[in-house]
Amino acid sequence: MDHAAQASQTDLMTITRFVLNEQSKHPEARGDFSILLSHIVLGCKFVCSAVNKAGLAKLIGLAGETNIQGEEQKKLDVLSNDVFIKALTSSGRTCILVSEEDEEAIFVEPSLQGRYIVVFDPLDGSSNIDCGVSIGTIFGIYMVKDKVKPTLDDVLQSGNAMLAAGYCMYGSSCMLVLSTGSGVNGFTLDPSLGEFILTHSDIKIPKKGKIYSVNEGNAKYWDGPTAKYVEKCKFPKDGSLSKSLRYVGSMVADVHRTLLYGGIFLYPGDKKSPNGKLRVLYEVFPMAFLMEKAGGQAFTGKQRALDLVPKKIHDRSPIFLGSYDDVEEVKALYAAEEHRA
Ligand code: AHM
Ligand code: MG
Repeated sequence: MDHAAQASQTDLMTITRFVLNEQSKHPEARGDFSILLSHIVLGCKFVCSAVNKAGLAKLIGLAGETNIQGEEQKKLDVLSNDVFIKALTSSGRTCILVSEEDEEAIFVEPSLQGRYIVVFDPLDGSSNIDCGVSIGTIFGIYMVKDKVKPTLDDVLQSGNAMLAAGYCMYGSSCMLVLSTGSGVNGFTLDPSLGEFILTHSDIKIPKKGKIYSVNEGNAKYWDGPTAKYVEKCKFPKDGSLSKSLRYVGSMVADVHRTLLYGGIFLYPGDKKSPNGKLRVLYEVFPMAFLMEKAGGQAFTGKQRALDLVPKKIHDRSPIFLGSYDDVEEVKALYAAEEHRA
């Protein structure tokens, strides 16, 4: 092993060090963001450990079940929500939290209030939780306008107001992918150190990919452009090779693969659910933010995803995201449809 390779093995760039380096580029920064992020990282490590032990600890199962000690078992998604809410409020840096698990936004009590708003899905991919398939946490971070008076309007902003976003995937390894606004970086949890180490620096999504990812079981409800696009993936008319289909059914896993290998992930609107399934604030926006920062695109079928302004905290939107050229094709099909109408 040469000297440089040895040096990179011993000079580990942990996520904490990485964020502090980023912070030092902004002399005005007070360190609040680093503290907030360290609490998010703690939440991810806790959930990762709970997911890994789920089978053993009998955490899997219906919320409300009791174990042999007669204690009530918490389902993993309920547990993950509790973990993140506690980690975020105790950071002293948040004022409003929006979680997929809670109907109402949570306003942090004044003594613990800070300037940040965190929107998150504590454990996404519910249909995969009980069978050990990859699941994940998704989060986005905003800044409140007036720290003294946080209101729901601070949350109902367009995705352009997002300062940072990321996800943590609990899969064959535990990986945290983060963008604080410039570039996207991936950190893998070293379980022996208990630290996330930079393993994927400055991730760029390939300009065009060979994979499409969609729940084809909904095909009979799709609109024209979605149906045409998927048909094109399978039977390209320009002589190019057909694309492969990969669909885990966990957004974090499907988006992660799309980010690293290129291609497109679709959760379109359809006749049954005109706004699709995925939630604007804590599923669509963070993933759209990461895709754009990695050089890809995110489109709703009508507009650039980050230009949406949600009316309610749990609003949904159709989403097409991934490699720049692949999303461009979807946009062209929707533009043609609009032209015909
Ligand atoms: P959830 O928040 O209940 O877990 O639902 C979101 C998940 C995403 O992870 C995934 O992309 C999608 O639902 C899959 O939905 P479907 O099973 O309809 O294909
Ligand atoms: Mg979800």
